[in-house]
Amino acid sequence: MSEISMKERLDAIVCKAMDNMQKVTTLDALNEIRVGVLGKKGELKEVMKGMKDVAPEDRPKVGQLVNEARDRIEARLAEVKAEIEAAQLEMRLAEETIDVTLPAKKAEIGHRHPNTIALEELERIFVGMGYEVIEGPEVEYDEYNFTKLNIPANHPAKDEQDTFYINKEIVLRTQTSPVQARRMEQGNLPIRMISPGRVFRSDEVDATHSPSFHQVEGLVIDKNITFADLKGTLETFAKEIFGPETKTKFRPHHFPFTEPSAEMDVSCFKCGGTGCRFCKGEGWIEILGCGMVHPHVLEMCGIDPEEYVGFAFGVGLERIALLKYEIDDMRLLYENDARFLKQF
Ligand code: 2NM
Repeated sequence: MSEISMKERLDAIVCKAMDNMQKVTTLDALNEIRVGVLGKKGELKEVMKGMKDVAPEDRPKVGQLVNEARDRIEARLAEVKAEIEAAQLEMRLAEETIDVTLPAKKAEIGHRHPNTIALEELERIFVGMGYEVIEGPEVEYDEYNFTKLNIPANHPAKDEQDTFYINKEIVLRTQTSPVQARRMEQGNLPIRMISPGRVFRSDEVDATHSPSFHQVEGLVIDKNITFADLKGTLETFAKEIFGPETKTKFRPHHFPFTEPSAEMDVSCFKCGGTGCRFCKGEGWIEILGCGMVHPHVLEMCGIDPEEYVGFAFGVGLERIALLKYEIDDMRLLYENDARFLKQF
């Protein structure tokens, strides 16, 4: 084969490759062209096989032509590859545009639960009067939850209808007084303490009941403590939490662990005591139970009732939160609906 016809074959290959490269838009298609021309079984390899038919003196010249053809094609391949890559980058940049002027997504910051707000206010008031805050176990011995608090075996509070039993000796505490029984047993008198925490009673859920709620109980043990100390302390507490105009009223009541016992009402902070929808026309709202610690309780907790006396009280935390924030259904406190919670 002559040098001339080899040149024509090479020109045709280059021409066709250039033409094809003009049309491609993807790197895959471009690579197919490269393999078809420069690959092991490519068109240029075919031409090289024809070298044996070229006159020996023409072979260097033809070799040079093949090299030139390869160089031209490779140069163009590199150009087209760069063009395709640039176009693809352009497309991605257009697709992935970020509008930095859009308003940012607000970071939701957590919020204290109404129970927590009420608890922290209660703690502030009593810590201000020199009380310690002491917590204890939610799963308690019957002994501490009932017996040491003068609640006898046949007492209705001990019924399975009212109390969650783990086994015969262990219950979910129905009050936080067992924490105070434990503290009394330690000695180290006098005592001024409050014990906040979760308690459990086998109640159906409704607007004012839940099987798990929270209590804050208080205890003072010292020499010469009287009912006047109890009244002064709880009046101070009522004025702090419901406002300085608040009046208090003590009604006789019964608790097994105190003698005498009372319930304390506060004058309605909505109407000031004249009667309104909020206090159901009563002018008074029941707020807590209290009393002088029963001598049997002191004795069972290792304190000599001839030497020491004390008073105790118990407040429902949810009750305070519902009143303070005028919430009419306890269930709202447990549903964790952020739209509700963030109002307080
Ligand atoms: C109340 C009402 C009255 C009370 C009694 C004691 C203890 F441990 F000293 F015996 N702690 N809390 C008590 C007294 C609780 O809750 C309505």
